[in-house]
Amino acid sequence: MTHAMTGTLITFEGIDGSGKTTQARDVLDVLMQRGYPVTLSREPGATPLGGVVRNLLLSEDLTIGSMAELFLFLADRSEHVEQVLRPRLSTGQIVLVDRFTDATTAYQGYGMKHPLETLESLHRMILGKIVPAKTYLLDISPEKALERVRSRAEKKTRIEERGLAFFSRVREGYLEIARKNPQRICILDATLPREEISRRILKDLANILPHPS
Ligand code: Z5A
Repeated sequence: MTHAMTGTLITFEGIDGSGKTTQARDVLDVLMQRGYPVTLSREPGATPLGGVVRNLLLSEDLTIGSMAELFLFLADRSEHVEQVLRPRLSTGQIVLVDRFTDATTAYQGYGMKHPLETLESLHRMILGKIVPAKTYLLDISPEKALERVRSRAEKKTRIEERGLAFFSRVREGYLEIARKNPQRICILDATLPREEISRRILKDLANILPHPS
């Protein structure tokens, strides 16, 4: 069944350590204070199945082939779209999402070299009419991002173990996706101070969000 989508989907993208989660949370806080009907979600891991899939995907004790990895991310996305995004968007909410389809194109497409056309058709099957109204791409060099991630106490995940060459392909992939989608994707310098990045995102969002009722 299809529903008219009256809500607004906003996504946050970037390599690990780019600060996208920080920005998604900061923007959520400001929009909530301003009275918008807004929620934050993320991929992978926003549904019960997604939680299990996330643990599998990030476990550094497990060997997962690149095809299986791709389909695990897509299984997570399919559940997320049906259980979280479609219901929230059909009731007019603004939904901020920490990673979405561009992450698969950048990591599994440009990074792991799965054909981009195949990823596009799989995404068409999963998404139907759901498309982000705006995407904020936090751009940073893999070297600087790694410095930030290293300062975290947590153990490295399976994907974080991939080297700088992989993260350089992912970064270039993201920039290429942005060049192909200039209306939707706004590239931000992720090395700017946190408050300045949020200010730029909120200024840009003012162009597309209606005033809260
Ligand atoms: N993945 C995939 O391969 N394919 C897919 O389709 C999807 C995901 C959906 C899990 O993602 C992994 O899944 C990820 C991509 C892959 N693997 N990698 N690598 P995740 O989003 O759950 O986890 P993450 O990428 O590791 O994100 P994160 O931990 O949430 O990090 P972040 O969002 O990039 O950054 P942050 O946590 O907001 O900030 C990092 C640090 O920098 C932190 O200490 C902040 O305080 C600091 N920070 C933040 N902003 C600034 C500024 N402006 N200046 C200085 N320092 C800052």
